Amino acid sequence: MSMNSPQAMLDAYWMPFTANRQFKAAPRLLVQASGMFYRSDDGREILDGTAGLWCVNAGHGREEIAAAVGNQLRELDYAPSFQMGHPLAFEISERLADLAPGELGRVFLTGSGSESVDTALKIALAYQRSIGQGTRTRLIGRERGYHGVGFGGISVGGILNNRRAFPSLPGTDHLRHTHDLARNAFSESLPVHGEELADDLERLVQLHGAETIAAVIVEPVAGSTGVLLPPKGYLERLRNIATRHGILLIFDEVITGFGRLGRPFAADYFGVVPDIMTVAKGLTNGAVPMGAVLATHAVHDALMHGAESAIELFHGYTYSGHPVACAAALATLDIYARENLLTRAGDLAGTWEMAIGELRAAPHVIDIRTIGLVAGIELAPRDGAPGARAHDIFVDCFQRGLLTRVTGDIIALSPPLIIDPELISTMVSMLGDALARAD
Ligand code: PXG
Repeated sequence: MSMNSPQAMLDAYWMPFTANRQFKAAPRLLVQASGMFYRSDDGREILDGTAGLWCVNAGHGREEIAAAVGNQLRELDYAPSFQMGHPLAFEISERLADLAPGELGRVFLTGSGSESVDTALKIALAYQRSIGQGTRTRLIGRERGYHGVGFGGISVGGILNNRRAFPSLPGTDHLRHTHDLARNAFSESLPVHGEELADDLERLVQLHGAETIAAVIVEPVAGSTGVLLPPKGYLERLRNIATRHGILLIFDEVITGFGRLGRPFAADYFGVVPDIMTVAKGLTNGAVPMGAVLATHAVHDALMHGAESAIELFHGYTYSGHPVACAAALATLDIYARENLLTRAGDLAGTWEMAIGELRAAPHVIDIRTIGLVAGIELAPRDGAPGARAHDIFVDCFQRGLLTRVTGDIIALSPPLIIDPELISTMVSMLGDALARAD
């Protein structure tokens, strides 16, 4: 233990995805949150422009969730989910199945987005094997994709820094990404160019053979990499190619799920239904870690064979269907329904797009992308120092009371879905001021 000075008290915690030494030299600490605002340890109000990390869709400090969690802890704090059950796990699964589009009616519960992704990939492999397609072991992701940090997720993920220090699973490959500033910068709504990039799946089929490919996983809107919207027609085309070749389509909706685009799921928004969908984050409003994988009846039923006493899928987590997480998720879905939050981003999208669009004229801005209540604002990098300009703006915004997210030279905004037009314009003018100050 080294607890001599306030500074040394920061030493033990090895922070995730953080420049630890830089952070600990100038820490940013949040100590309380309510509604649209955080409070920092020095007592300042910080407008939450990112719903935490894309998860606090109903805003902070929701009393209904706190009560449900507290009551559940007193009633049934933990129950094993292997060869045992408790009612709330069945109830939340039913609710998710009712909410999900198409035939996505079978629900596997996990503890996070990364666990959901690895679970989805394993379900895809098990499915192919069970229908006599055991040679289909290859998993396809996409460049710039983010699918969490498990070995499965980084193997199909396409962000170099998340991959370079770690070996990937054998037999993975990647579609080309769809980002094309030359043709699509400042697109209104979806980019017009790039539908044909879905044919990259056809190329991989020609390269590897369809009989080796189990599944393809994409984020319908790529979030972490800096808000990349799918070109018009791209997802439909990918769906068709996957179906034609017996390849399962997985949508990673960890960010897009639960109203971010103005519909319950991106699958609803784009009218394209995958075979498997992963969710997390907004499922519990970020209050308790939880994720889920939704599979079609066909995928699920293919595994329900053999002796009734046989375990059909050798997979699961200690915290699959954790009672406290289930209680938080049920309370969260109640709030979403009561306050129409799963469609509110659609009602606000016009206001949002117009407000964010004002930043078009701000210094350094080379592209603006909006959809639902998401925005990506791409900046020209500073000469010889990629990412530095956006990082400086992030720090400047935080000091002045706005939480943003930065990846490379892209600023991402994704506020809680309870935001109103007045706070949207506050947010945009704070960011505009920071852009004007930035060198
Ligand atoms: N899939 C997607 C599409 C995600 O965005 C995960 C999986 C992994 O979820 P967990 O719960 O294991 O973290 C994510 C997570 C950012 C940011 O700043 C995004 C995520 C996590 C942290 C930061 O964009 N997404």
